[in-house]
Amino acid sequence: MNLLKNKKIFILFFTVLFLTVGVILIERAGSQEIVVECETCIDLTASPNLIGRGESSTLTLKVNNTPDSFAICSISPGVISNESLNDGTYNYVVSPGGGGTGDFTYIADCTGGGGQATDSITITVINMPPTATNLNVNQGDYCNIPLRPIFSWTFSDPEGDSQGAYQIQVDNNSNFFSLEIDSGKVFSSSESYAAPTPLSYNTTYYWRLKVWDNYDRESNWVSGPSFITPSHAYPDPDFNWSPVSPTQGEVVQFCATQEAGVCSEDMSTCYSAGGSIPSPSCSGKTFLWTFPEGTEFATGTSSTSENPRVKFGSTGAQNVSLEITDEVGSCSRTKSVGVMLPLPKWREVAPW
Ligand SMILES: [Ca+2]
Ligand SMILES: [Ca+2]
Repeated sequence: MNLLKNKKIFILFFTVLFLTVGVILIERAGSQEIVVECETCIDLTASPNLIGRGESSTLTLKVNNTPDSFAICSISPGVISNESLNDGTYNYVVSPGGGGTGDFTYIADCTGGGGQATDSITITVINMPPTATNLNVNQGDYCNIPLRPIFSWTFSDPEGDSQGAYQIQVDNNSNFFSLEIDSGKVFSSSESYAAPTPLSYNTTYYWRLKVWDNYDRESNWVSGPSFITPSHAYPDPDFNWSPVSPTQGEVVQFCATQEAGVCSEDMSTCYSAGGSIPSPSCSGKTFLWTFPEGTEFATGTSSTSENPRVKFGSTGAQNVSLEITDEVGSCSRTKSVGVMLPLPKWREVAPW
C-alpha cells in the first residue's frame, strides 16, 4: 500500500512538472512571435488633437528604419510628399478644416528598406464657445430714466468670432429662480442692454449674461456685479414765476415750493424712503438756483432760497436752472424766461 501511494505521488509530481514546463515553453514561443523585427516602423501623432476653428496642431511622425537607411514618406492630405526621412522625429504644423469644423484624418505612408508602413491620426476641429468679460452696470441718470440701469459687457471668442446673440437675466434673488427681467435670446451684436421696465427702489439685484458667437455656440452664464438701487426716487425740480412775462428790472417771484402768501402750490416733487410716493413737499431739501449774470436777488433771498425774488439785468430769453438735492441724489431743471424791455415812462410834452 505504501509503495503504491508513493508511486501515485511520484506520477502526480512529474505530471505537474511537465505541464508547467510546457506552459513556459509555449509562452516563450508566443512572446517571440510578438517581437517581430520592425523593418520600417512609423508612428503618427497630433498635439493637440482637439482644436478650435482656424487653430493649428502639430503632427509628429516618428520613423525607424531597420536596417538603418532612409524611408520615402508622404503625409496626406498635403503635408509632405515623397520625402527621404532617416530615423528620427519630424514635426509638421497643420491647420485642418479650412475654417470649418469636423474630424480631419491625416495618413502617413513610408516605404523603407524593409517594406511599407502606414499610420493615421484624426484631429477634431470644433467651434470654441465665446465668453463675456468686463460686466458692468450703469445705474444711469435717475433724473431722466428712473431705475432702468444699463448692463454692458465685452464679447470675446477664442477664434475671433463676432457676437451673434445675448441673454440677460436679472433677479432680486441670487438663485435666479424668480426672474424680474429675462431678455430671452436677443439676436444682436450690441454689448449693452437697458432694462425694459423700471426696477424697484431700495433693492439688491443680481444679474447674469450668456452670449452666443455667430456660429450659435453659446457661453456659460457669466455673473455680473450685484447692485443696490437707491432708497427712493431722486427729486424732480420744477418751478413757475410771476409775472409770467416780466420786464427788465421788474421784481419776479420764482416758486418751487408752496409758501403761504407767496407761492400757491408745490411745483417740485420729492420722494420719501420706501418708494416713489411723493412726500408732501421738497421744502427743507437743498436748493440751488442759477440765473444769468447781472440778475439781482431781492433782499432776503439768494441762490439757495426755495422761492427767490429777482430782477433780471438783461432782456430776451434768460435761462434759469434749479437743482434740488436730497439724501439720495440731485436733479436739475432749466426753463427759459422771456424778459422784455421796460415800458417807456409817460413824459409831458409841452404843446406847440
Ligand atoms: Ca467661437
Ligand atoms: Ca425674484
